[in-house]
Parts: sequence; C-alpha cells; structure tokens
Amino acid sequence: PATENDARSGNSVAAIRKSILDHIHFSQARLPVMATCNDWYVALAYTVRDRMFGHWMNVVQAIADPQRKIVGYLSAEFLMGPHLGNALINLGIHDNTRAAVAQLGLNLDDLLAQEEEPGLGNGGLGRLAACYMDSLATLGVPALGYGIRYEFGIFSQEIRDGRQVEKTDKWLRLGNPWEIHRPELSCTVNFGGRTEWFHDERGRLRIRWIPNRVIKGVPYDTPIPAFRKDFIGILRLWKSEAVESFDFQAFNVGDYYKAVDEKVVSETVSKVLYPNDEPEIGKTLRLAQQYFFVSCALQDMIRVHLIRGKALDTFHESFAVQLNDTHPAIAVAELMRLLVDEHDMDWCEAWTITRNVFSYTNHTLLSEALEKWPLPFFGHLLPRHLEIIYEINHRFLEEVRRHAPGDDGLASRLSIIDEGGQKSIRMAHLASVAGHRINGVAELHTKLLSRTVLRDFHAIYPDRFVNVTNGVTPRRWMVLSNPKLAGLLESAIGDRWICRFEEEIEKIAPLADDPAFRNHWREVKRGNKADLAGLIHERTGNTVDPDTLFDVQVKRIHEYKRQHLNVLHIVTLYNRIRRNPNLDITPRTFIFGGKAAPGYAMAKLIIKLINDVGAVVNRDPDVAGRLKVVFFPNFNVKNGQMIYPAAELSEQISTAGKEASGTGNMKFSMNGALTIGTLDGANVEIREAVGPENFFLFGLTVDQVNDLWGRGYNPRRYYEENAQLREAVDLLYSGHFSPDHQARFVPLLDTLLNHDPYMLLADYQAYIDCQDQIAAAYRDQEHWTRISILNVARMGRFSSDRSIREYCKDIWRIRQGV
Ligand code: 26Q
Repeated sequence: PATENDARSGNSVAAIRKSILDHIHFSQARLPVMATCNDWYVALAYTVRDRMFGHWMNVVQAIADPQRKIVGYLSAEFLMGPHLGNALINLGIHDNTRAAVAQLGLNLDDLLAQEEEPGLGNGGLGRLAACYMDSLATLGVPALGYGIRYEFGIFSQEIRDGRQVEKTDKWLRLGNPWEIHRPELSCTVNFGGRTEWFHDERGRLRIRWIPNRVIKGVPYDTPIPAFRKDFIGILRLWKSEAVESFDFQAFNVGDYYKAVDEKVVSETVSKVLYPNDEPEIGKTLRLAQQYFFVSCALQDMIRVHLIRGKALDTFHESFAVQLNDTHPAIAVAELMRLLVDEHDMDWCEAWTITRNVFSYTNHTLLSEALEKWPLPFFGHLLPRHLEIIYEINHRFLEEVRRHAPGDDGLASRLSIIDEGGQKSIRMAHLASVAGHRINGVAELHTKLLSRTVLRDFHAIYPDRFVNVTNGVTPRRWMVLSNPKLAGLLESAIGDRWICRFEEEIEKIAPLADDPAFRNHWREVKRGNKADLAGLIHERTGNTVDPDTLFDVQVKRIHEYKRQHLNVLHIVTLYNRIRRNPNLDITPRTFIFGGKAAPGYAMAKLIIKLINDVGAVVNRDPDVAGRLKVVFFPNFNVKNGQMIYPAAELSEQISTAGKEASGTGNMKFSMNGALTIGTLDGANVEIREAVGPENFFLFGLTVDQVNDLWGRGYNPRRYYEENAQLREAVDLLYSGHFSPDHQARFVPLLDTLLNHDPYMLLADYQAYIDCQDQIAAAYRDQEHWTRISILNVARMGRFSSDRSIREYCKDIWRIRQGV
C-alpha cells in the first residue's frame, strides 16, 4: 500500500531506506559518502521519530479531551536508557530497519552503539519512572512525565587501578535527535526575595511574593512509544535559562558582564544531576532544581487544563499527579500558591483540589535518606512557600488535635516541621498530609512504612495507604535486551506475552518438562553468556569462560546492598582452594557492576575491594580458572541490557528491611536467572510467585534483625566463633589482596567487627551454606534449567503494566483505555 512506502511515515524497507537518505540530505546536509557513523545514527533516529508523530497527534487529542484524565508523573529522575532500539521494537520496525540499513551498506548494531544513553537518574527510582512511562503509553493512558533536562546526567565510571574515576556525562555533545524544543511553552520561575501584603483591585487583603531572581524554564519533549499501538507518552524535561526581561535590561543599562553572569547562574539550575547519598553538599542548588521543574510542570498542567475550556475548580478532574518520592513534594505548596495567590482561589477550595490531585510514592525507609530542609535556608529560597507550609501545617495539626485531644506528642511527631534541634521541613510529612494516597513499592515495604516512618500517619489515615509493588517493562528488559529468549518464547507461545505478560507468560510453565525445550533454553543462555564474555574481554581485558556459573550482582554500590558479603563468599571459596588445590568446586564467574556516589568513601572502598580480590584470585595458578572475578565498569541501562540476559544467579542480598523493593531482581528473574536473596523488598513476592523451592533464600528476617539489635548485636562474636569467617576476614586484614597497602581495608573490616550496621557477619554462615547448595544444584543442569524456565513463567506479576493498572485503579482513579 502507498502509506507503507511513504518516505515520511511508511514502514516498508524501501520507505525507511529513503527516509534515512532524505534525512542525511535534508536534515544533516551531508553527502552520503562523507557521512560518519553518527550522521547515519542521527538520520535513522529522525527516521524513527517521524514515525511517532502520527501517534503523537492522537495523544494531543487525548490531552485536549476534557473527558480524559491525564497522569502527570513528577520525578527528579528519568533513567530512560537508549531510545533507538526500544523505539524500533515498540514501533514494530526492527527487522525492516535492519534490512534498510543493510541496503545502505551499514550495520544496525553499529548505529545502535552510537547512541549516548540519557542517564538522567541514579538507579532504581529513575529507572522505575522510565518503565512506567513505557507502560502508561502501552496501556493508552495519556501521560506527561515531568523532570529536568540535566545537561550532565549520572557520571560515567571508569576503573583505574581498581578504583572508580568519575567522568562528566556529556550526553548532549553530539545533539539529541529524540527531543523537540518547545520554547513557546516556556515558563518563568521565581526565587528568593520576600512577601508582602497588598490590597487587590476589589479591596481585599492579599499576599504577593517579590522575588529577587527570575529564571525561565524551557521544555523539551521526547515521545515514548507504546508497544505496537498508535499512542505515545510525552516526557517533558525542563532546561533552565536566563530571562530576557525588559526590567532587567532597564535596571542594568550597560552592565553587560552582569547580564552574562545572570545567564550563567540561571543555566546552572539544570546543569547536573545529583548523585544520591550526598545529603550535605550543594543543597541550595538541589532545592532550586526541585522547585524549578515542579513549578514549570504545574504551570504547564494548569495551561493544559484551561485550554480544555474548564475552570480551575475542576483541575483535579484533568490531572492526577504522582510524586516520585519527596523530590517533587514542594509541588504541594506550589499548587496552593498558584491557586490561591495567582488565581485568587479560596484556601479551602484550593486545598480540596490539591488533596485530590496529588499522591506520593515512598521509596526508602532509611532515615538518612528522608528529605529534610532546614527552615531558614528554605525560607531564604522560597519565602512564600514557607508561609504556605506553615498554614498547611497549622490547619493539619488542628485536625490532629481534634482527632486526639491533648496528645501533644502525636501532634509534634506528625508535624511537617521538625522542631527538634535544627528546625526543618520533613518533606515526607508534607507529601503525606497533602496526598490522597501514599504508596510503598513492595508489600513488605508498605507494611514497614506504615509501622515505622509513617506510623502516626497510618494511625490517623489508614485508608490513604496502599501498596503498589514495582514492576519492569518486558519490552525493554526481555524483547529488546534478550532477542534470543524472546524468539524462543514466541516459537512456543506466540507474542501476546509482550503486552499481556500477566496472563500469557505462565503458558511456558508446562514446557519446563520438555527436554527439547530445555535444550533450546540452555542454548539461549549459553549464547547470551558468550556475548557477555566477549564484552567483558573488550571492557576489562578479562577472559571469562561461558561454561562457568555466571553469578551476578549489579546495582548501585551501598553498604546495605552488601556487595562485600558477596566478596566474603569469594574469599571463603579462595581459602578452600588454597587449603585443597584439587578441590572439586563448581566453577564460577563473579560479575559485579555499579556506581558509588562520589562522596561515599565506604562504597568506593568496596569497589576497590572487589577489584583487588579479583586481581589476586584471577591470577593465582592454584585457582586454575575455577574462580573469576570481574568488575564491569560503568553499569548503566545499555550495559544492563547485555548483563541481565547472561546471568544465571542473581544476587539480591540486602539486609532485611533495607531495600524498599529492588527492580533488578525482577529483570534477572525474567531472563531466567535464579535468585539468591534475603526476605527483603520485592524478593518476598518473587519467592512466593516462583515458588519457595525455586528460590534460594537465606538470612535473617526483618523481625530477627530487630530482635538481634534489641538483644545487643556483637558482630565480633560471629568472627570469633566461626573459623571459616575468621579465616576470610583475617586474609583481608593481612594485606594478601592489597600488598601495596596492607591496611587498605581496615576501615571496612573494623566497621564489620565493631558495628556491622548491616549485619553481614550475622548472615555470613547462612549465605555460605546457601551458596554451597547452589553450587551443588548447578551440577544438575536439567534441574537448574527447569527452575529457570519456571522462574520466567511465574514472573507475570512483575510487569510494570500490572503496576500501572494498579496505580490507575487504586490511586489515580482512571479507567479508560487500561
Ligand atoms: C536526595 C537528596 C539529594 C540528592 C539526591 C537524593 C536522592 C536521589 C536519588 C535520593 C535517593 C535517590 C534514589 C533512590 C532510589 O533509587 N531508591 C530505589 O527505588 C527503587 C524503585 O522504587 C527501589 O526498587 C529500590 O529498592 C530503592 O532503593
């Protein structure tokens, strides 16, 4: 048909080829013979983007339709990963594009490799937002993801001499073909200054904010394609710029350098993504970033609502706004300010709307990670918002006192303002007072949330609490990253599982009993391991054997995630081999990956530990290839797509109660890895789903952890009473792995022996025993493969499509399309 061959939108091989050549000429002004690999990548990206504009118009219509509720997903992070491969899959043009590119004498894989991934997030929270954008689009829910267009995303990691070296992430260096610049939708954002009373034209006393800085937010839109559906989601990211205000020019006549200075300061706001775990540094900029994108987002949503021809009192019928953790929680005060100050609405009416609009997702119970802003500092940057928060708090505490007269303890525990010591604003309280729903990200996490951090809120508002267990998108994490597995699944059960994962994927379960299918399954995994081995060689120089057990821990480096417990297992095996060089053990390749926050010294020392242990173990002739340890540098979405499909054992070994959910655990299982894990986060639900017999469980439960703290935890006792543990710890103390600096790991080891806040020593023996069982189980490949198939078959619940359906039903009150 003619439309198939249209060079702007057709999906035939000829149309795609023509479109690429057209873009080389009309968009890039390049001669094909002179075009670089990047030129071809950009031409292809434009070609693919063209094929989303038709879908985009459908979404614009949905957004303009006053009957349809729109999701505004507010997140300081969106860890999208590369767009090209995902778009080819979702648009259904992967094969034709590969052919078209081949006809031009190019290889699609080279063009895919050319894309710099937008790393606009730290880890789980940012990647969750990206999976949710995919599912929202695929389910046909009109959605705008609002965030910051950081000029520099998460740093890229190099490993030099076994240590992390951070490099700035210049992802925009060669331009970004996926985004549409929308200067006509710019917003202005104010900072600082003071507030004052005034009489409006109707003679009423009102408040206005007289800021001392104004900047401009300019949106850039990126389409997020649905899977095989003419729909997209819009990721709207804001860049900060200087305003070109007349006032400003008038007040600064001739002051050219001051004007340039203003421009630099204004552009700083969206300059760089903050790594987590660095609570103390650069605070002002972090708060300015949060307020900046939140204010732009709300102004934008109000604009959309008014375009629908509706009055502001129905704003909550147009938008459901999700706060991805407390990073955007200032939105509560900003919406109140916009409604009351700017749009002259009555406080109570504005509050009703605000309460109906917002809901809040909590992602952590770690007290050090709960956001708090010191009052004077907050008031200096956002004086009007401080007043509004006081008013919200005043009215809220009155309600609390009515609810529990005389209980001053309760009121002070619930207060948005923390009065103890340095007075500060508890952002989780602000979000909880305003949100009509508060959700945790796994069943266990939601339960602990309502018993610990938000206990008093749960006592007075139990109905606000809901659980929505995280999920991940099978499009990126299976179809795109594991084409071999996707092909095998398709040959067995067709392709409906891709967007009906919950209903369809379990259909492969019976095939676990089919020996021929198990053989195919093993061939797929073997192929993925060989591919990863090649990449490991290229990136690290290490040779790894694809016939060994691939034991993988990839995630941010943090003490609570206990990468060093994994290292204690490696050292234990190493000691066993040294004692008995002929020991018959299951050969393993230990693969680690993950970034440490630049200011987190202990996490950086763990990276050095992994590399130093690896250097000695990998070189020791006694080990004779039975153990290999590699640290895969710069773990990010792109690298993750190569790693998860090759994994056989997934390490999910956080101290019980510390990992809110985890999402890597789901990606591994969906790709046929078995899990060794604690009863933490979503591990609990994964184990229930795949069956306890198909999951390697070890370690203390949350209750046992609390109990042990209560009784008085003495880590040194475990060291003294366990010879195997003592031997491992002593070898690390001895400098065996750090001959150039004997005491290198003393800070880490002393922490373990004296405090051990994450109870590694308490869990050590259970972990080792469990690993020994795994080593034995791996020797029965038929049985292992059976379990692997059953793991995939029973992962239906962990598609982000299921999560988004639950958000729509229990939180956003959206029915259509889903
Ligand atoms: C806060 C203040 C200042 C600077 C940075 C931050 C900051 C930034 C990012 C704090 C935390 C984060 C990220 C948190 C995160 O990724 N949490 C993870 O969220 C996942 C999705 O719900 C869960 O699966 C993980 O368990 C949780 O650790």
